[in-house]
Amino acid sequence: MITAYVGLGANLGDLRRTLETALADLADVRGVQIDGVSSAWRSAPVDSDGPDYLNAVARVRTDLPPLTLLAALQAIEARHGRERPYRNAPRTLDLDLLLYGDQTVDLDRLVVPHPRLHLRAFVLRPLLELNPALDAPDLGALADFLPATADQVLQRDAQPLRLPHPDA
Ligand code: PH2
Ligand code: MG
Ligand code: MG
Repeated sequence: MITAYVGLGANLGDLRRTLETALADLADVRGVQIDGVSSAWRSAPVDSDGPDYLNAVARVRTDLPPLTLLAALQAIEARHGRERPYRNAPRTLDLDLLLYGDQTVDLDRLVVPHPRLHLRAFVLRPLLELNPALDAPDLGALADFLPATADQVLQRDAQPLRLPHPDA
């Protein structure tokens, strides 16, 4: 079993409901168990426009290979009406494979660790909530990148994301 981290983001529609149903969908994927969910964090779009985002990170345990996990994430995005009119367009749901154990992947379709993971507070803060000592291949201790993102304004939602019921 591999421990992987999945980033969730949405800035169109009912953001909290989307993230919660996406977590339930993720828990339903055969070969994936959710092992932890961060707080929900609100922020302005980075390198993009449109409404504010709600972001979170899920830690999963999985025996799926990275590309199979990616396909499962993309199927969930599609079910939530994700369209890709242009790069970084506002989206109903974005699921990114951030980390896959201590492995690196460098393919056209998938790069792990996610190439911008260490630059974005909306990814770093929830990742470090789940594991303050988290190391990433090629990057090292992720906490070391936080100071450089201090200018990115992030608001933590007091209300936790509702974890999907294990038998639901
Ligand atoms: N995702 C992007 C581009 N910009 N900004 C925020 N705040 N949150 C995101 O999830 C996000 C973004 C591309 O995936
Ligand atoms: Mg993304
Ligand atoms: Mg994406």
